[in-house]
This record gives sequence, C-alpha cells and structure tokens, in this order.
Amino acid sequence: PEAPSARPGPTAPVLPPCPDSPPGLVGRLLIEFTSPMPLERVQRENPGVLLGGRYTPPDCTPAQTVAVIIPFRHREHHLRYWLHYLHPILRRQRLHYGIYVINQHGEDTFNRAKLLNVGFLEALKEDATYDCFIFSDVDLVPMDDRNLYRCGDQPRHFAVAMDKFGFRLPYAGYFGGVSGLSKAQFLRINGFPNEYWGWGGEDDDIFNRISLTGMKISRPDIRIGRYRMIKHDRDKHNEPNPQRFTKIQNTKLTMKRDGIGSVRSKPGAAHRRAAARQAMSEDSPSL
Ligand code: UD2
Ligand code: MN
Repeated sequence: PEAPSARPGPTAPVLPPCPDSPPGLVGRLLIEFTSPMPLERVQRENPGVLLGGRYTPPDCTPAQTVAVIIPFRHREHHLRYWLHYLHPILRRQRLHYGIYVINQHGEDTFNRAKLLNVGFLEALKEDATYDCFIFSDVDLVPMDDRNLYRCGDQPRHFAVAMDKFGFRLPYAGYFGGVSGLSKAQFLRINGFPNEYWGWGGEDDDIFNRISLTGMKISRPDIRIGRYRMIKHDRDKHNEPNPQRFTKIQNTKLTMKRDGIGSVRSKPGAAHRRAAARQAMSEDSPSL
C-alpha cells in the first residue's frame, strides 16, 4: 500500500485519466420547475464547486477543460434552476469545467450569438487551457446525464429532443439550444455572428458556418438528448429579427468578416480590418 498522500499541491499524486464513460451516471432524471430555487441551497448542495463556478474531479484527470457559456439578461430565476440541476450532472460526468454567465448590460436589443463570442474570449482570458466550449440557453436542462457535455471530432448539438418540440428535432439543420465546439472548431468557423440582433436566425447561421467549412454535426441519441425548457414568454427587447431570413442566406459572404475576429470592434472597423487582411493574404486557404 502507498503512504497516505500529502495535501494537494506540487507533491499530490498524479491522478489517472478520467474514464470515457463515467461510472456514477444515473440516466433519466426527474426535472421540474415548481418551487423557487434559492441560491443558498444551490451553494449548500454543491460544496465541491469553487468560486467562479469552477470544478475539477477529485479522483481523475479529465481529457478536456470545458467552458460552459450562458447568454443572459434578466433570467435570475432560470439561472438558479439551471445551476441546481447542472452542477451535479456535470460533476457526475467527471468534467473539468467553468461556468460563464455572459450578461448583456442595458436594455438594447438582445444579441445571443455575440454574447457567446464574448464568453469564448472571456473564458480563455481567465484560463487559456479551455479547449471545449459548450453554449447553453439558461432555460434548458438535460433530462438524462448520459448526454455528456464534452467536445468531439465534429461540432456537437446536444438539445435534440426538447419538450417544447414534442421531443423531436424540429428540422434537420436545427442547431439551437445547447451546442458544443472545440476551440479549433470554433476558430475554424470564425466563431459566431455578431450581427443578429433580436430573436432568431443566429443558430441557423452557425449551422451554415459549420457546413460551409466542411464539418458535420454530431448528436446524441434522441432518447438521451432530451431536455426540459422552463416555460417563458418572449422577453422584452428580444423581438423576432425581421432580417433573419435574408441574413441566413448570406452566411457564406458574411462569415469571413463577422465573427470572433471582429467581436470587439466598432461598426466599420471590422470591415476595414477584413479588407486589409484580405489584401495581405488573397490566397489564404482558410474559410
Ligand atoms: C430558441 C433557441 C435558442 C435561440 C433562440 C433564437 C430553443 C430551446 N432555443 O430559444 O437557442 O436560437 O431561439 O434566438 O429552441 N436570453 C436572456 N434574456 C433575454 C433573452 C434571451 O437571458 O432577455 C437568453 C437565455 O439564455 C435564453 C436564450 O437567450 O434561454 C434564448 O432566448 P429565448 O429563450 O427567449 O428563446 P427561445 O426559447 O425561443
Ligand atoms: Mn427559451
């Protein structure tokens, strides 16, 4: 037998790799949103989660480091349910993860995809080792913990069977709700569009980006990728975007200049930079 190991630190033993299929999963879960969920309870029931929503399995070394990015504004009561259900699930999945709630300040029109771009950059700023990014609506809770929140060799769509769509995929190219891309996959599509203001279309644009760069969507089995969405009305300042139908026709043209490379810039600056970049590398093979 080995000597009892010292406290964690430079002398801590090297943990074995986490198993491909985590042993402690329970399968189908009971998910309901009746009584309100106090944050104190979430905190009490998840003692292993560190400040900032970070968690590392105590008994194994995961292959990936996962940043979960949530687009957010005025949904505190949804967030409390989400945290209540997701922390134990992600822990059972033996993930090394951090949660990033990306709040849109002010009352301008909501922009989900741009918030997700910001989340990608902010997570990497905090921890450059993130190599997998899961993008989740705040109101979507998986009903089965075998739906593993990790990245693979193709972009992943997790929310394939939602209660609000009768537990079916609404259409073949649907990529909304919860999705995941490795850092390399995300950069390959130049991240997400920044120019979808209001509800709708941005998920289809992301789907187009993935197809146009020659990747394929991977999905869990329809019996496992089940979700409950917390019932809600359409938020203020997130009206359906009337431009969405024409915009998703033009992904091929817009994705080069509108994406993770231009998220921080003011209107106009992105165009100028893209033009400069193109002038410098007309024969660039990417995108
Ligand atoms: C659908 C998709 C979603 C996205 C959206 C169109 C599902 C389950 N999800 O969501 O992925 O493609 O259509 O844009 O089909 N949010 C806030 N505050 C707001 C507005 C939105 O926090 O004021 C966030 C929140 O994380 C929310 C998400 O944005 O879950 C999507 O907005 P939604 O839930 O109002 O739209 P929904 O359910 O039609
Ligand atoms: Mn919703």
